[in-house]
Amino acid sequence: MHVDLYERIWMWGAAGIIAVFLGITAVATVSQGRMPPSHVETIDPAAVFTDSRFADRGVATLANGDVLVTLIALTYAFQPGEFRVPAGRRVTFRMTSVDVVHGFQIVGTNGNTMVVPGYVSEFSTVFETPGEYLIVCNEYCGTGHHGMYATMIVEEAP
Ligand SMILES: [Cu+2]
Repeated sequence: MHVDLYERIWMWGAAGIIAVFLGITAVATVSQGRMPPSHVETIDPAAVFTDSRFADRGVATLANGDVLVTLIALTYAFQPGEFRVPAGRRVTFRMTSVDVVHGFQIVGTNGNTMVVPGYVSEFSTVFETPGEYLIVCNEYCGTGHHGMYATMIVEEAP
């Protein structure tokens, strides 16, 4: 088959770019342990309610003043469904699902993760503006998906 010179140059150029991209991805994955935040830690989805990591659901204040929020996502709710965190402090969310894939999006903020059964999702953020925030499931999880939400109240720090 005849391929024109310029076409051959573009084909090898594109193949080279793809090879460099795959190489960077492989190096980052192997040497730096890069992965989505929802796939750092595993858990048995059938035993979440008896797992010590999720025994105390809700808000806890750590020794350094940071806040830890532990949640469970299930069809069609978050547990707890309402919680309060202080403004201006680092808040870490840890959550998992007991059934299907859910989403966890704090509307109007950068707080957003998938919640995958079998894995613990974790991210940290700071809320500067006190107020009531809506948390929605943004992964279609079944017929009651549209009613799956929680409320987060960010309080003025004392
Ligand atoms: Cu959903």
